[in-house]
Amino acid sequence: MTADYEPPRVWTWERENGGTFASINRPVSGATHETALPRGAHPLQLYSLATPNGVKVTVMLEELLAAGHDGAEYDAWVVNIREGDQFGSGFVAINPNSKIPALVDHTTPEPTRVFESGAILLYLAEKFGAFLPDDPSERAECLSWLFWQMGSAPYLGGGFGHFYAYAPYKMEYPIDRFTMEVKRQLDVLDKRLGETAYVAGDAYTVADMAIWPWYGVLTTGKLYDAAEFLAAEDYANVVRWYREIAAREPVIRGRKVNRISGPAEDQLHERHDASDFDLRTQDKLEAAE
Ligand SMILES: N[C@@H](CCC(=O)N[C@@H](CS)C(=O)NCC(=O)O)C(=O)O
Repeated sequence: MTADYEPPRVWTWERENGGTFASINRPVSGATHETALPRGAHPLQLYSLATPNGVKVTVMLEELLAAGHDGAEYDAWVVNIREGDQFGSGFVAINPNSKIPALVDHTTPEPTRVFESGAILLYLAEKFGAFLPDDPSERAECLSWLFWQMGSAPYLGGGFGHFYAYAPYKMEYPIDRFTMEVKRQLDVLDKRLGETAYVAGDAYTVADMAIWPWYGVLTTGKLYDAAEFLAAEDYANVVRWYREIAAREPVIRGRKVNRISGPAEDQLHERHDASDFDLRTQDKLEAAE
């Protein structure tokens, strides 16, 4: 692969292009191996990883539980996307798109599968009547921001993050293009959060849960180590909103679930019970060995 690339008439797949994730990406969909999904005791089964898209859902589930919705008890299982778990037959059956997060609700007559993090947030919000306004205008504002995130994040992750952090060498053109777009998106969000406490208005909603792990965490440098490059501190309203949400107990808990890297005390690989946060984080498991 070189910088003076001329596309051939018909593209062909080269297995190794050097970028991070190159060894697991393929130009076709579907399962690569037979693997059944595990199932725990709770009605909701989550198959995920603590990436920004995964954290949206574990934060929502912890928020629901903290708000007294006991029916939101869940088992969370790790899908290690760097090892290709997303291409196991059991996972592909619940998400033909092979990406985390995916949820199965066993309370319905037939199990209900839900994939796409935005769809999962909306499914849970409707199921429990929480974190989504009832008033039609307020609901429309919330859904607008939820879908804004779903449409915008691929520019941040697949565009900016890929070329800034994961591509095999630094390329000015795509980094410029996607940096411009991400800064524009941060400015959209910053202006909105200069008007309202939360993105959809006065109340904390699924829109905040969707946007925060991406654009909020981006301002801390923990995503792509890009806070300085993006001059993230300039987006003062986003930083204010990031910090307020980061201090919420359910957010602190939700961020630990299905996390398999970073400080051991922040990693709860599998979550099956509320007590796991006290007893089964990696620091505790390692100390017990
Ligand atoms: N639009 C999807 C995106 C999900 C997504 O891209 N998940 C990533 C991790 S954040 C993944 O599973 N990647 C594995 C792969 O691409 O093979 C959603 O929001 O759920």
